[in-house]
Amino acid sequence: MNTQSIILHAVLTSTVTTLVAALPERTAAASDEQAPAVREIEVVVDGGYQPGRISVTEGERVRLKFVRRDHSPCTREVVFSGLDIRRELPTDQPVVIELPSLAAGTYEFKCGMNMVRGVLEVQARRP
Ligand SMILES: [Cu+2]
Repeated sequence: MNTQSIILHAVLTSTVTTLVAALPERTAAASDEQAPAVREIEVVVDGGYQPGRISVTEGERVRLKFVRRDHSPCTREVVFSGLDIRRELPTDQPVVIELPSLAAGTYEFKCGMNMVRGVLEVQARRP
């Protein structure tokens, strides 16, 4: 290799490296803007709620996916009385509940008969 071709090779290599490095960054920034992160939490309903205590952070976008496995009439409905949410849970058909933005605090959810309970705990955001 003569000097000229070594220099040309070096220039090409650094150009390619720069282009490759620039690409993923731009892609990541674009997807961040388009889709703010939503945290999906699966809750299995089988004679109770699993997990029975769900902890999220204030301002976090949360979606609960209830998957009911049992056939007991008890768990047919889930009710978030403080949030005015009441949903039917057909067995083996996931039901997604998009939660509104919640203030810090504790929100109970129960079956339609007030027998089975779970708790959604919204932690205050630390400054
Ligand atoms: Cu019940």
